[in-house]
Amino acid sequence: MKLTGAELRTIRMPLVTPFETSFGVEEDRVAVLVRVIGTVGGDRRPTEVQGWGECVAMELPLYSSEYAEAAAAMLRTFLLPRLLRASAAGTDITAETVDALLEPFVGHRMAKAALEMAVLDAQLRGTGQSMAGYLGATRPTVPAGVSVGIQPSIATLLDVVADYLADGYVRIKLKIKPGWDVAPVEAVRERFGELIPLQVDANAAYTLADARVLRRLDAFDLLLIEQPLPEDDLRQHAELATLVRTPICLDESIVSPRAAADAIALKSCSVINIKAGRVGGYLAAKQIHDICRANGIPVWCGGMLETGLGRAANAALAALPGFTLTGDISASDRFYEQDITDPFVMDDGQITVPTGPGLGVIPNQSVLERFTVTTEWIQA
Ligand code: OSB
Ligand code: MG
Repeated sequence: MKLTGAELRTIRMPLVTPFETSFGVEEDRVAVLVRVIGTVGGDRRPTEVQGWGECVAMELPLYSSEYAEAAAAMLRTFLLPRLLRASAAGTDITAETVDALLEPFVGHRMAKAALEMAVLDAQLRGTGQSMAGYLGATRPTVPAGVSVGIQPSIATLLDVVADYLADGYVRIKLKIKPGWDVAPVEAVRERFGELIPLQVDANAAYTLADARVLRRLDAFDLLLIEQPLPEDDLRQHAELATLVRTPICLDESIVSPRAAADAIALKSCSVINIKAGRVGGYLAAKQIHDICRANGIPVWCGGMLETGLGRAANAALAALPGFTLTGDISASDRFYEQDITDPFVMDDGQITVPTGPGLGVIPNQSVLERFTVTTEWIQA
């Protein structure tokens, strides 16, 4: 397609409850959205198309080095101008060409992923194909898991988990950190039994010196422990994997298909959490899915408190055949009283994968305006 302009928007959405992890507490979701405008059909029968991308970078650089304002700056200063100039010079802009066009810029994968997502949405709206169809999804619905933040007390945690189970969530993930690990897991197992699918996420809060504590989690039959050690420490994750029985899953460490291949070869993990934003886009996410599938590594779709836009794309990705574990794909009301799209709802523990063209969802303009902090136009 021919790319003619883009709107860059920063929104701030209040969360229904604060979300606490080992790296901090969030009360609002600040997100950068990009809407690309272009034409398909060539010069003879041009049709205008639009596409939406959501950047998963958070307000502060605590989960990743990327953060919302930096992603907006990247999009404004380098990424959008690069695509707009290439398009003006005659290059066909498609999701398949975005990665190579942006490749000279080092890193900033979340910013690049948002732009690729917007181009992909526009392109698929042009052809009428759904994101799920494009990616190769094989299921109409995906199971809904929920990520449970660190709570002020064990009693509160048990109430929160009870509510999510009553809602129908089919898998519980507990956020852990040093001092909030064995006790909450033990309490949840005691109260809800051995049968509920349970896993934990440390967001890189431990070191190899904590192997003894992490080993105590082996007693609770967890599906996995997610990212116990720092992002750039594949070797120590491999060592930890020999010290604990619980499968190690990597999130932060898997920044690209190459990193996934390395982690598998080094035996740093036996499960991978795929987040399209973290790896530079849905195409790279699909590549990681393919690599993992070829190597017998189960994957699941991670979440980043997405609005309905990112949630739609994640649901499509999670419907691929290698996603054999339940992902962090919850209903919109897990995080937001009012989503910017029609809300994703859970039905019998499942989320329906959109089937319409592109993402299959669009923002409600008045809701979007209500949450908007800034908008700007980027033109060729
Ligand atoms: O580590 O998976 C994570 C949210 C923000 C940043 C990192 C993570 C998370 C979650 C929430 O666990 C997942 C979700 O969106 O449901
Ligand atoms: Mg994680």
